[in-house]
Amino acid sequence: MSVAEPITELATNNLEAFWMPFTANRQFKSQPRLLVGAEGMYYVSREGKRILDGIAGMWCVNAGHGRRKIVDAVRAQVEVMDYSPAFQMGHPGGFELAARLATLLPGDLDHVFFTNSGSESVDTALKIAIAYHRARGDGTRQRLIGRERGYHGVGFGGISVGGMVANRKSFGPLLNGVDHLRHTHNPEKNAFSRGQPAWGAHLADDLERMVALHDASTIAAVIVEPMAASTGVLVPPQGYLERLREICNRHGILLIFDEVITGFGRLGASFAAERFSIIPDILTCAKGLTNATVPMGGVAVRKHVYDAFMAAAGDDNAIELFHGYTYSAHPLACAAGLATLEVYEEDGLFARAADMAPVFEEAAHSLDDARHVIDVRNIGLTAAIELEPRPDKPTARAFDAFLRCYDKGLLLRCTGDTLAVAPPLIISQDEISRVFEIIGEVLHELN
Ligand code: PXG
Repeated sequence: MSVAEPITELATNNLEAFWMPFTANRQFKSQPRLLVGAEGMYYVSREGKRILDGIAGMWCVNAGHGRRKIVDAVRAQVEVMDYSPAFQMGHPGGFELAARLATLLPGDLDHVFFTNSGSESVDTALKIAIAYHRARGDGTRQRLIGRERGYHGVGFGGISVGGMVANRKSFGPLLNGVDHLRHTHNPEKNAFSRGQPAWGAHLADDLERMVALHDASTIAAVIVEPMAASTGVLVPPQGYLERLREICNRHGILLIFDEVITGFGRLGASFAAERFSIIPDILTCAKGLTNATVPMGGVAVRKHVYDAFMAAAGDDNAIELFHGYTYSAHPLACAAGLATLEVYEEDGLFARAADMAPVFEEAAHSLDDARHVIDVRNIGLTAAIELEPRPDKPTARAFDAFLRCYDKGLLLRCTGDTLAVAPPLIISQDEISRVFEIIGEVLHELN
């Protein structure tokens, strides 16, 4: 095989060397599922089968696969400049992309720090939050508050504020001074909700409890996913995010929205912050930023946060934030990001997601009475179908459903006993029907 050709074959036939992430390596390697092509709404498997992409790759290919404009932009950039140093040097792409993002982001989220992933964005955001208070002479504010069932990537900061037990339990004591709000999921009150559930705004008052317990003067920031995706699509109760914002304001606590999944149209608006009209102090993103073509993440901060660093750093030659990555604002990622934002705009994809959301909601809730189903919840172009766990075998039923859906030509994600659906925003009505038809068939056949 020539190196200038796409890689579609297993020349070495060795699956052992690659230690796969968040994967049952032994199961996979006994029954590999290899993808070799992608276009629009479909993957192509190594066996040549078309697979309908019900999860936008992994919640990231929001504009659909193989978008010409993005491919061409990356190709054009790599021909001209492969890499440029990120510290004390720059290239136009980084500035262009940050400026475009600042326009797209709501409120005065006007400054963007670039990373290479959601995990790096989260750790960057947490560091900025603590350093912000210190820059203002408020160095006792070091505590970070996360939420149960939160997912904030896999860095030590992210798993410390995160609330997924399996992601934490093997890795030692983690960060000091972290506490967690309760999660907002309550099937007794909110099962089969459409959009934001009515019950649960008061759960934001947990933050007041934390303030009473730890004293506001020790708390730097609270971080939440506006909609918790990875632990099974937990839609924020009506009024909940508003109340968190109010409590943060009252106590001088920074509010961080982790929009790695909710950013770039998933909820039918540019960001969740836009959709819910709540401006966090710091907002993380990744995934849809480049349509996943080249890895990239970003951390947007409001003007007062950026200004605090600039004011505190002394003379103009002083570095204001001792943080950054070799690949921050990588030229290929910037090219992909700029082209992606153009595609979103030209195709009106965020508005399209909002227009399709009611169709998607109807289709998802057509499974309300399907076999094994104990809850269906949805918002924007995202839905969760929660299954009754098999006795003594939690998660097995959803994993089996995931495998059977794949055999029938549909890619999804499963988490716990929940199936998650979050297709590219270009999905058609017919494809929406097909996604839920296949899930329905599988649930019918599954034990
Ligand atoms: N924050 C949030 C809210 C995320 O959803 C990350 C941070 C970390 O991003 P990186 O780029 O470091 O992976 C994520 C990632 C799933 C699934 O199916 C979710 C993610 C990644 C892979 C699978 O639930 N979210």
